[in-house]
Amino acid sequence: MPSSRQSSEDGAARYFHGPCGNGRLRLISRYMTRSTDISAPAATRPTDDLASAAAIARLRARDRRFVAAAITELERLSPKASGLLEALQPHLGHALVVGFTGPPGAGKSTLVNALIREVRRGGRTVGVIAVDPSSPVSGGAILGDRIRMTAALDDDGVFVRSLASRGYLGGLSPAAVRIIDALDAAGYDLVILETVGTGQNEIDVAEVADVRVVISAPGLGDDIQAMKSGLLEIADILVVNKGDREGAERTLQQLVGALSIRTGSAAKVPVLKTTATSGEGVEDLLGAIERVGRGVVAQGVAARRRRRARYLIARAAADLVAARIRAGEGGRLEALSDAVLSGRLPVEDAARQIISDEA
Ligand SMILES: Nc1nc2c(ncn2[C@@H]2O[C@H](COP(=O)(O)OP(=O)(O)OP(=O)(O)O)[C@@H](O)[C@H]2O)c(=O)[nH]1
Ligand SMILES: [Mg+2]
Repeated sequence: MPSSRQSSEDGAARYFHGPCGNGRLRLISRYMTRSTDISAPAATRPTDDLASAAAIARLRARDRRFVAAAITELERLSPKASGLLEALQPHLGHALVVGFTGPPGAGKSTLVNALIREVRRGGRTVGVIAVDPSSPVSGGAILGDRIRMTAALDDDGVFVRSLASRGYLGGLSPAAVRIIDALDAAGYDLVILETVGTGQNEIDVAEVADVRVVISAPGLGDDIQAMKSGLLEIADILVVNKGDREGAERTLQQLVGALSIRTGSAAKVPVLKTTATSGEGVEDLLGAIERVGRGVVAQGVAARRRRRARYLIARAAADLVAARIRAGEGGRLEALSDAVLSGRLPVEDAARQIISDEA
């Protein structure tokens, strides 16, 4: 029998919304136990050896229990994870990884829900990772009457996983990237990664995703001010959601204007209007994602994966160096700080010195 924790993570995923403490919407996904999970013969359950050929075959068949079990191991980086990652390698590179990012409340989750329906209508499969910027919220307290369930419980063509980013400061956690691999190996055609577009998060998503969709909406305060923080720079596709709201057209024109100031490939960045709540414009959005995706796929799987790996190594290395420097605070760092404060040493040189000490 799977443990109770495993069984609660098995089965179908739901995509929920509800208001959270600070007024923003929070996304919760709940993993439901299905009776079929319990009654399934032992031989078909996720076993200890998730990296076995049989288990990988079940994962590749998008058997939810195996997908969920693999994700759990990869998220925790359990002792089984490295064998599993190795076993997944030959099956990677099929999925188009689509990043959905933008200011809080722009309608990212609602739009992802609408996109899931559109993808399924076309007979293709989709995995979603929603990175919750704060802590996971347990139970129904937060789930008021605003709950909307979209991903059909019995639809094996959809898998949604929410991932708390708590505990990993500054950007996308390496766990999120391992989960992308699990969903990719499972054969989902699209893997969507939803993150709030702030600081390091947006830089990470830009590097990890094949197609970057940046979502804005009218009435988010300063309109495109909300988009200023580099989000425009990373967009392959810009979306003005809440097309039913007053000011949507104005926001769209502002974005088009801001893009025209941007140099380089700006002219090629489509700016689309959607109404996630009604589904309007979502078909066009999927079309745009596919068009951009075709260009990315043409670069070849190996190049895409290598680029991602290079970036992740650099990020992990930077985090490691920062942690070591903080841990070793005192002697060396103090001496360098003195030198910087006295004007004898530029910060860049101090950084170089401390890194060469680390090496
Ligand atoms: N009128 C209108 N409301 C929308 C639309 N799309 C989303 N909303 C509403 O906007 C609010 C925020 O939507 P979410 O999908 O949770 O936004 P989000 O960007 O995922 O928010 P965070 O994950 O908290 O950053 C919800 O109340 C939605 O119902 C739309 O097209 N039109
Ligand atoms: Mg959301």
